[in-house]
Amino acid sequence: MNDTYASNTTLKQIAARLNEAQSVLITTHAKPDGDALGAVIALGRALELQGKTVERRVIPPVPPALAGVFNGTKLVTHNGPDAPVGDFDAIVVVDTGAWSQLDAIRPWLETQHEHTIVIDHHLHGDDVGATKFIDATAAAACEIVADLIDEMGVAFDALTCDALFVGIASDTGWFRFSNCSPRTHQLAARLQGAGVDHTALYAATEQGERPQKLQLMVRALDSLRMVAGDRAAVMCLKLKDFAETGARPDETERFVDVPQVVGDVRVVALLVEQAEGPTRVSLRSKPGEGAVDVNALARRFGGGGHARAAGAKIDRPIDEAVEAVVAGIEDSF
Ligand SMILES: [Mn+2]
Repeated sequence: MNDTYASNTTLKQIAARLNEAQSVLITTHAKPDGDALGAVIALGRALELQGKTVERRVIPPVPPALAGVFNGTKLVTHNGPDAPVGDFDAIVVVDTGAWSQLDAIRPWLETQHEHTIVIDHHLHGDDVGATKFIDATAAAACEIVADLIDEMGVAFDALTCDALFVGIASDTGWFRFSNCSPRTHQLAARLQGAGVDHTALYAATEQGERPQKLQLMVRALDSLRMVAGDRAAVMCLKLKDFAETGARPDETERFVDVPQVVGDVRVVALLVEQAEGPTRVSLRSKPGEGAVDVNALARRFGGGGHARAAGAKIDRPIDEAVEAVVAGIEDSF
């Protein structure tokens, strides 16, 4: 990570390059969320509508509910060391510019640096591609992609609208988080006006869970520990919690939101033990006076993200990682 993570081009220039390209590969961070997948799908659609060859390459796992929403769209799953086959005029990486989120595809991407365009709304990243458009004021990568598609001069079709809507809705917690701006609502209004069925997308993306997820949530809440004078809540999930409930690793989505229902809670952390590799922590912070910058906190552990939502991988056993996070939170107030 470095602190020179900034745009070195304009959307107009990126649009011109993509309009000239014949074949484009689009990818995003591992375990794509609604914004990542929405951006991959919408940008790919704009290129397809121009008759170009598009490969949408995703690093699994893709949450099944999201895969279900877009099940008519072909996604290529990036498995192990297999590099993409073929020559691409451009590679676009959306919703991340951090090598830590691109581990699986990094060896190949490193050979494509000159052709790679990064489109992101995070505060920090690496030198993943020679061309970067970074707008940390965008609530979602999909906000930037919407502007890019306009610059390309391509009309939004129904799939584009659905994908962009899922992106902005999911990254703003369905228009609740502090990142949600007039620009977000204007895009949402445009998309709904064009026919997006927001209640159907909400049901498909947020209400399609399995009972195992709820059992896992019970475990997470059972682990809850209030720290920093009840201003922070820390939860942890161990491998046995997944094994005993039958829940999948991706089924922790949104758990960090739950303790925020308590008025005095300003920060929430969820730590998840991994079968292989370091313990993962997700951090959330409520906006307002004295708000804790969890991006700064995550960076102490080699991670990052946004001021109100961030994450890190901590190379310690989960019980030690919990203590380190608790200490970090107590220092942050
Ligand atoms: Mn995003």
